[in-house]
Amino acid sequence: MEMESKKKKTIFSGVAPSGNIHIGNYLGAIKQWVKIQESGEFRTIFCVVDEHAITVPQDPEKLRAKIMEVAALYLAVGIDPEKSLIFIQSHVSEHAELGWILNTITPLGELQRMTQFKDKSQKQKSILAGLFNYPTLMAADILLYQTNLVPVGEDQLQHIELTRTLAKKFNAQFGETFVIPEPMINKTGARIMGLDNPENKMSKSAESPNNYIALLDSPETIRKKIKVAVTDSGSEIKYDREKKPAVSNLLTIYSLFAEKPIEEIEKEYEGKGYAEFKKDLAEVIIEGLSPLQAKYKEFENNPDAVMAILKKGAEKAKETASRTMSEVREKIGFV
Ligand code: ATP
Ligand code: LTN
Repeated sequence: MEMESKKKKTIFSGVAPSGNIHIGNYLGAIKQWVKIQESGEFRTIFCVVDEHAITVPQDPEKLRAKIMEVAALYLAVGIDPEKSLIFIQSHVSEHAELGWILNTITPLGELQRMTQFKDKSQKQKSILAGLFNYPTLMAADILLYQTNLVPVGEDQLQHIELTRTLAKKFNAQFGETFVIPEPMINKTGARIMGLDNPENKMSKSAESPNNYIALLDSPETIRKKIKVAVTDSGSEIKYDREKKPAVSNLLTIYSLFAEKPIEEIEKEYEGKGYAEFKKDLAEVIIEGLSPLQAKYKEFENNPDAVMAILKKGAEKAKETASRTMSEVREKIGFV
């Protein structure tokens, strides 16, 4: 058993407890995590990255609630503490520690190139150093656990590329220490676009809640948001990213929730209009989210049980994290 688990590749991923977790996060990342866990082929680690959330200002009370909400959502979608490690980033201090050390080998220019930083800093009145250094902390998250694969949405590719660069640089400078991780991206759903603007990705920090469907949105809210979702000119339900970006996005969402190929859905709606398609799409999403919403309620009503799982997870995570850190400290010459 021990031999077997040693051979398993490690998967690590996380979501920041900020804003409302939406179907983009779900279809692009979290839904995959459950599949990977269930395959039994990997050592799976899923983290609530609260230290990343505070790279933009957060209200402490709201942050506390969000951390528990995201943890409960992980459990509700099917992350099973018997099969995966689930924990809160700030409970394992090695993340911040390695993040600092990686900062000392990160060229400023690399961080300045990051598109997420450019996008997010535009929305801030005052740009904080933590937002700039966000990718080095993410690299630390990944490298601490000698991660092989990182299942994320497309927008995180650049951060994983930087993680690889830093791991290689550290290894070259101080000797083999880190596994070089690779991204794991879904073929469809890796970039769900905003419902109010199909030019930009669906985002937790979007100004309008009509941009996204949150995993915890009520059926009425989902119906309303789909009803007002932007569509394209013409009336055909046809997948064409160039000419029909909005409808293509809705078709992608439909296809992933209904687990039906897009061509089949196009056929079903031949000769039918947007209104009918949208009405059905809302029901498909409601149905797709209803089991996890029901499970979420159970965990929401039992925060002590959730916290117990998270504490146990952090203890186990610390075993690996502290091993990596001892090696790192030794390699860089700390005494
Ligand atoms: P923000 O816009 O505030 O940065 P976000 O909506 O991008 O938030 P994150 O916490 O950054 O959410 O992302 C969590 C996970 O969800 C990551 O793996 C990310 O790649 C994925 N993800 C985020 N948005 C989308 C999207 N629109 N489509 C597919 N995957 C997404
Ligand atoms: N930056 C990621 C969240 C994140 C993450 C990670 C994802 C922080 N650390 C490590 C994968 C692995 C985001 O989705 N915005």
